[in-house]
Amino acid sequence: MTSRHRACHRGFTLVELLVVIAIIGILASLALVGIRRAVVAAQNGAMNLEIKQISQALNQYKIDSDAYPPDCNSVVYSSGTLRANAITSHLRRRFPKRSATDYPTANATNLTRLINAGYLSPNGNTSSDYQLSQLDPTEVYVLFLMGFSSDITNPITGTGDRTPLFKFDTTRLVDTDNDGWWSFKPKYSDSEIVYFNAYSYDTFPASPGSYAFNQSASVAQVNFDALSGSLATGIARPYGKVNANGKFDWVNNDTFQLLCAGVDGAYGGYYVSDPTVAANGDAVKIYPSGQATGPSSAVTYKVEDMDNITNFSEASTLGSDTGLAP
Ligand SMILES: [Ca+2]
Ligand SMILES: [Ca+2]
Ligand SMILES: [Ca+2]
Repeated sequence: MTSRHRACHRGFTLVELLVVIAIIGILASLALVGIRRAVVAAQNGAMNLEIKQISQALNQYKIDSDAYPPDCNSVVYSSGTLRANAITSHLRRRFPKRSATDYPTANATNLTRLINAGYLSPNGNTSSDYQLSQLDPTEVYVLFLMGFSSDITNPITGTGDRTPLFKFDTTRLVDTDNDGWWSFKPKYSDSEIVYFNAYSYDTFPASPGSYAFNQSASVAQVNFDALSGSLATGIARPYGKVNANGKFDWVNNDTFQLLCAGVDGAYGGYYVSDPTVAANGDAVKIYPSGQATGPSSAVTYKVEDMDNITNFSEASTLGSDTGLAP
């Protein structure tokens, strides 16, 4: 055998092998990053589509009932009585023949039937559960879109055919506050979708058309950090925009906002770089600038806002919509 022939068959040295392994490792990690990005993009797309479908269902509800459901947020509807009244007056308009005594808490037999049918959660176990006053912005739209009984005197607890306006995947219905009312998780997020009826802010805050956000309790919110049982974190609040006159409007100010926290399951909140500025209740997130306004211009979107998905964002996430995505 000639020496040249031997060289052709000498194989790899240890160093060469290590170099090859390192290159393969780098290529594999690059591929994994690309695959991960593609997976997240597909997940965002699926959640965005579902938000759009729920929006369409709410618009259909408006066509049928002449109004969007109230959101029962704790600012505009500051007491349980106001929340219950908002629901009953809405239903009374739609179902004028309903019996006032036949709503949940008044009819245990029908309630049991509904639990079995999946219309209400079996979790409720205290005297205040299954009451309309317990409905909040994560639950109201689910109740309204699940459809009502053909028993028009008793639309919530009655039996008979229901025609849901949106067919909720029952494996994603959750009752994290154990009050008997379902809320709904997006497909790839642990955080419940939040519904804000922006119309209810037409008379709120007290000085409409101005930047009146220095009232600590004037912005509706769902504080997931304080909601036991929910895997979501952060505070969901309606987003706003500055109109052509330089005044403030809620985004979709005559319709509604649906908010999904995205794959990170976090709604964000208020990032305040100036620690002397109170973070809570004094700022509003401005769409699509990515900024917030209030007493301090130091307040901006948090990174958790970036993958949030809404019914008004044009791109798949708020971050990509605003060009702020990292
Ligand atoms: Ca509730
Ligand atoms: Ca609930
Ligand atoms: Ca998020």
